[in-house]
Amino acid sequence: MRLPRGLCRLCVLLAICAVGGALVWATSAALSASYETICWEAENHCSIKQPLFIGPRNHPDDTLAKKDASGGKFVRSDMESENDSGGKVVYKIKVRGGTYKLWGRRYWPSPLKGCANSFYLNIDGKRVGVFGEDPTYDAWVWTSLKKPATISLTPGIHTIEFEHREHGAILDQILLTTRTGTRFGYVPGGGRLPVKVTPGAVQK
Ligand SMILES: [Ca+2]
Repeated sequence: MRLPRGLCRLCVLLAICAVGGALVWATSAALSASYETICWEAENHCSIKQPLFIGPRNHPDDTLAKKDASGGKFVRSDMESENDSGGKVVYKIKVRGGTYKLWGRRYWPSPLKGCANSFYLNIDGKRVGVFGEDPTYDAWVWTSLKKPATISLTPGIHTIEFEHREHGAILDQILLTTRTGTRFGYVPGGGRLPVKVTPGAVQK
């Protein structure tokens, strides 16, 4: 039975759309698979020095932050400490190498409590910049390192340090990703991320 001419054209059009859709999906899947994203708990460190400590402790801000902290724990710079001597929390992360964007899930206590909204960021022993300084307080928010916007890392293990800058600042999770572009950029929301770390990515 011959199909009506219009129906044949419709079939061809649908076939073209299906092939096109499959190609777009395959390209997107291939690009997604080629990205590297590593997320880990801030409390899963190699070492930590005062005034930074693993919370919560018996402090009202700690209680508020704990309510939605991933794993129930976080790194905090001690509000009560007079120590400003550069205590830091240290991680050793194994990467494939490339250009990365760094994110942190952080909680800045309100300005009334001291305006604590930043850490220094060091990589391989060198100061890279200031993480934070954004004005969203009293909420868990994912913040990316702004200056520089991206970091170049060679393949292998790198030391990443969050160093004390302001008493009271809180850090819950850290994320490194090669998804840095605008089109396919990775923008976490405020929620906790499932931590599925590539085996061997976070060194102890
Ligand atoms: Ca945590």
